[in-house]
Amino acid sequence: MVFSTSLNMMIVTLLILFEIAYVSSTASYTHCTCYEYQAFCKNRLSTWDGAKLLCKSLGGWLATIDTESTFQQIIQTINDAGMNTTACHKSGFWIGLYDPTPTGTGHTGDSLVWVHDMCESYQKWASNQPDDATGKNPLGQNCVQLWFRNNGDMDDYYCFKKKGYICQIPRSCTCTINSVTSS
Ligand SMILES: [Ca+2]
Ligand SMILES: [Ca+2]
Repeated sequence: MVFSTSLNMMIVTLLILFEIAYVSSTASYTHCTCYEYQAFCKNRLSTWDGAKLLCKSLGGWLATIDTESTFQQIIQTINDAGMNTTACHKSGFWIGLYDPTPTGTGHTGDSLVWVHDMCESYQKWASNQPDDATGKNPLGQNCVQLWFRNNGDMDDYYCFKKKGYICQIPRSCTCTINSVTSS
């Protein structure tokens, strides 16, 4: 009998604890940072430095790419903006990846840096790139474009060339962090 009473007490206690946990379990919503991408081409061509300033004037920066998903989101932005065209393919689109120490002695993807800190870095190079070619500049090709002659894959190119560009602009958005449980 004593055992049974103790067992009953234990079950009741567990039920109460469960109910407290259940009742106080809530979905937590917060304002997160989302990103809007804007594509520029045609009459908006710019050098890499110029494009960097133009993105800053919009409250953002030249697009930084952390995952394949982000890469695809940017490609979709270009398509949605009607810039999947021969003219824009020819000019390409600057993004926020560059060589901070241009010397023309060759660089690898690992020695390039993004204009904005990220937890991850995603690079998808066209074949034989980056080559840091020096044909038109002894300091090499120290800025990176999405090269649509190669499906948007990346290519390093001469920073002084005028190209289209992709800006990344932070926006506030409401999102769910997770469901938290506390007693
Ligand atoms: Ca270089
Ligand atoms: Ca190149």
